[in-house]
Amino acid sequence: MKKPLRVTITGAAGQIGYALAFRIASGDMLGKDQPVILQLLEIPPAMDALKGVAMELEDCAFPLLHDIVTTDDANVGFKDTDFALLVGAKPRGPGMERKDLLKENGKIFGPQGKALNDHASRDVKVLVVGNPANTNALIAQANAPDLDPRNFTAMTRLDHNRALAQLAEKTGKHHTRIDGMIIWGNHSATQYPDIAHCSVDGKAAPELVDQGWYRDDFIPTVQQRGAAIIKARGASSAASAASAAIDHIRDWHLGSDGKWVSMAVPSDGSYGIKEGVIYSFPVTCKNGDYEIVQGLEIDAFSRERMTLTEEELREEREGVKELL
Ligand code: NAX
Repeated sequence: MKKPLRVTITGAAGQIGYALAFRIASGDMLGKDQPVILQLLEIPPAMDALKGVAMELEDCAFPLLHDIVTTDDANVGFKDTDFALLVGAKPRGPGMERKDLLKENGKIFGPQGKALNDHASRDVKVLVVGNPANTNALIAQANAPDLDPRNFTAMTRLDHNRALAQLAEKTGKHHTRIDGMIIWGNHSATQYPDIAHCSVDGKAAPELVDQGWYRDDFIPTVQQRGAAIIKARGASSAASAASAAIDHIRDWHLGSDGKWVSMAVPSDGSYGIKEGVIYSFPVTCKNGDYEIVQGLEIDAFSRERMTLTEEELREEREGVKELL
């Protein structure tokens, strides 16, 4: 039997954490032959609720679940961890400016980056889900100088999957028939869902849908989907966010079979996005690594949107520069 891999979930008693833990323990993320140890990190007021989550996990008798650690100490939560899913974050309070939200979250992601640096596996793969996810990932990365900076990523896979769902509905084809979807930039309303390189059943997507629908319906629908879920459900996306986090780590670890997926990763100058931000690109994954898809033609419409979302990320960076 394979050696168990350690997976840390922060905010594990929250709604996304609750959806995540059970799917990871059942083998959906790392494979049906891969035992796991769950290391669940929370803050002190949520420790009772976390205990309840651990009790339920035990009661599932998952064959792959070898141990459960519950803690409010990041040094324990990240000890020897192979995968860190940073979900717990401070929500935006009434009247709180984005700038203040960034700073408040810096107080979480700075120390968590340091704890990862000091205690995690040297190959730890980090996925930040907690918002503002891209900049929180940047803060964690900056506080973990001994770890590979490329291993700090943020989640835009939910946006990617939302975009697939919208295009599938519009074209009447199953979303598995769609290739080449891209989310560029920030996980925020400035994100740019791009179908210019997309195909549906082998046919170029831009020729299957009219530009009016693409620009005035598809793009804003994907950008605003989170708000639409809150309006309908009275709570923010949880199961779909957990599912996207599982997709992100599964593909990174086990490979994407040549398929493009969107991951927010440290920019390396590709497509003119200069270093210093965690920006969502199309990537393919193989052998436990990801690679940004290269050589795509970018038209003026796309460039404008890619720059807009980059500028927002640079502003966010500026707002937290003392934490980097
Ligand atoms: P919840 O409020 O249900 O859960 C958050 C949990 O985090 C709470 O249990 C809280 O006690 C815990 N927490 C807070 N600070 C912590 C810390 N320092 N260490 C450990 N745990 C801590 O929120 P939930 O709906 O689960 O959402 C979690 C985060 O995901 C939010 O920031 C949310 O904005 C973000 N999202 C990101 C998405 C993405 O695509 N990147 C989509 C879904 C989601 O909105």
